[in-house]
Amino acid sequence: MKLSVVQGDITRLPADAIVNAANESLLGGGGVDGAIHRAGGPEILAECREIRARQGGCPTGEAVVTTGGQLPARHVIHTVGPVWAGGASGEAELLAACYHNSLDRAEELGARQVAFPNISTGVYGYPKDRAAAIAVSTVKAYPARQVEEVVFVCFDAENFRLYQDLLAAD
Ligand code: AR6
Repeated sequence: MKLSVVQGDITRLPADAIVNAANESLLGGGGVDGAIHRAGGPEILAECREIRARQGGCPTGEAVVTTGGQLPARHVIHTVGPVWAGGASGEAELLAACYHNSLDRAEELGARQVAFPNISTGVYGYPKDRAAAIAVSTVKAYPARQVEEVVFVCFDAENFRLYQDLLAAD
């Protein structure tokens, strides 16, 4: 699997699947979630509502799939990162589960390229350096069959630098 990092807006990326940092309600919010729903149009929210009606939202650490609506990406994998509460509440395991379960969904979709935002490092307050280390190690350890390329899309300069350093340390 090829791992890379770019700085920019994940809603602009033409990938087989982009990942959304959603919340358990799946009804949208701010940050990258807001940007994805704005750029992708109402189809994505309609599909999220159907998933919610079926299974009552998405628990933290899990991941569910919708189409990409009007986005250049074909699918959106919505995952729910943990809220940082000091690190002793299973945050690391839950964040790793987000990356692992999102890649499981990508494999089920037959996606070859997957783009991740820096899950939990915005409103949810996860320390960026710890989150980046978990993201990179979880993706590297993933036994991919069809996924060939993972792109970490960093919005802010601090995350971009952290991922560049981690990926350069190979
Ligand atoms: N493209 C890529 N990354 C982005 C974009 C974008 N367009 N916009 C923001 N980011 P956050 P969380 C980065 O807060 O911490 C929402 O309200 C941002 O700089 O979006 O997991 C949800 O509904 C940060 O590094 O997600 C939830 O309620 C990263 O995306 C809650 O926020 C994640 O920041 C989830 O919080």
